[in-house]
Amino acid sequence: MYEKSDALFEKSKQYMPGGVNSPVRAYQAVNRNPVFIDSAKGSKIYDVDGNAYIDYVCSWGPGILGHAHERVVEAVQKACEKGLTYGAPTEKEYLLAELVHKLMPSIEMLRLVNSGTEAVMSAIRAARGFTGRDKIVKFRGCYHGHSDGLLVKAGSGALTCSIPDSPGVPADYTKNTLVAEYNDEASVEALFQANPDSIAAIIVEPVAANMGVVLPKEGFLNSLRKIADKYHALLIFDEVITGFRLSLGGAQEYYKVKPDLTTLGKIVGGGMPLAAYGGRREIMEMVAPKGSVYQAGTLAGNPIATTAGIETLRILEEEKNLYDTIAASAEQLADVVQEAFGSRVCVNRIGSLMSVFFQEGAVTDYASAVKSDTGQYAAYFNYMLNQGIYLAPSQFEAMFLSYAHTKEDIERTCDVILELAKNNVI
Ligand code: KE4
Repeated sequence: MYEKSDALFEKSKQYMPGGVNSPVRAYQAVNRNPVFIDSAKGSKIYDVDGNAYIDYVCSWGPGILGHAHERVVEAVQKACEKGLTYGAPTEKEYLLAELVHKLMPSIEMLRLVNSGTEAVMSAIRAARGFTGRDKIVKFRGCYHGHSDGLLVKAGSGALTCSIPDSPGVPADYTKNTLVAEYNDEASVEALFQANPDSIAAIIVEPVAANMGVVLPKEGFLNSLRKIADKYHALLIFDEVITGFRLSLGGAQEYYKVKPDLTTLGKIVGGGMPLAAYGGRREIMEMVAPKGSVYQAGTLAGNPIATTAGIETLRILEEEKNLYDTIAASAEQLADVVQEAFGSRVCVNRIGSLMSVFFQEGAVTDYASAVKSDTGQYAAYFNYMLNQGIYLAPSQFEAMFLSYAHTKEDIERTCDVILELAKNNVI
């Protein structure tokens, strides 16, 4: 069943830490070896042993159209024939920047980079350069990539591996990172009171998705906007997950709260290594070479990655029913999970983004999220994987739906969930 994956995992561990290139992929939290993927198409992924899975990870979000979308693949193949990278400006960078601005008008100017980590690191540097202040407010359990200053009470793999404060990060690098509680605006206000005139920005996942999915309570995002304005700090929306996921205009359109800066990743690159940060023109004009806040990148705005991003966003724009369709699929799944497990689980969902927390209470912040029974989640994950349903190998990640998930996929998944609960497997 998994012989080839197991063999590859053993060999990979010789040359890569934990045998993987990103910690959460090692399946440590679900107590088994990871499956190695050979290919993917539409809603399915196929491992090296020939097992097929309905994929609800979607590469942690980029796969909103499903895997290997014909139009995206064809555009990328054609682009490759013209060379992979030039290290020089191209029209495609302009076209992608123009399209992002059209879909997210708060992004008056942007810079393309290669990963969400790089986007967030650079946005924070721009915020500090613009305000002349050093401190940043983040939220416990939110994850903004692995740059030193943000590996403080971080979520995602850092939480999964129980290393939210990583060794190797000098205290000097994190002394300017202040930590508030998600959905607790008073904790943010208190930090500003205690650190007058020294906080450059608040950075927030407008919908937290790295402690599992935790929704902003009514008015929370608005309160952050007001606090930032009151203390002349900037508001940064980390929309690496929510951008083009919650709606074509992301969380800022969905919740009608306008950030000063936004970071994007995942979907904006259509599955290729491409991310972006951008926002108010006067802030972004601080960035070199226009301004003096330095940031650079050999492959930034790469012609292949921009091709994938442009094609993906164009399809998202054209498919008028896409967001309603993937939200309906997620709603059907969420309803069946709730029906199957009853009060044993808390299901948080917004649009096509959801999480199943194995605990009785509501999950509204970090403290409630970490009360979840990760052993139960591991049992759930393993049962589902063995039945050909591929979920995130961590209680503190999200489940993603794509436009490629069919009615049959959803019904099959629902059947497996109902069977799991009926047979009291976990
Ligand atoms: P990357 O550097 O991994 O491209 O993006 C970092 C990042 C920034 N901001 C948010 C809100 C994010 O969710 C991420 C990365 N997300 C995780 C999954 N929760 C990536 C998966 C992984 O680390 O392997």
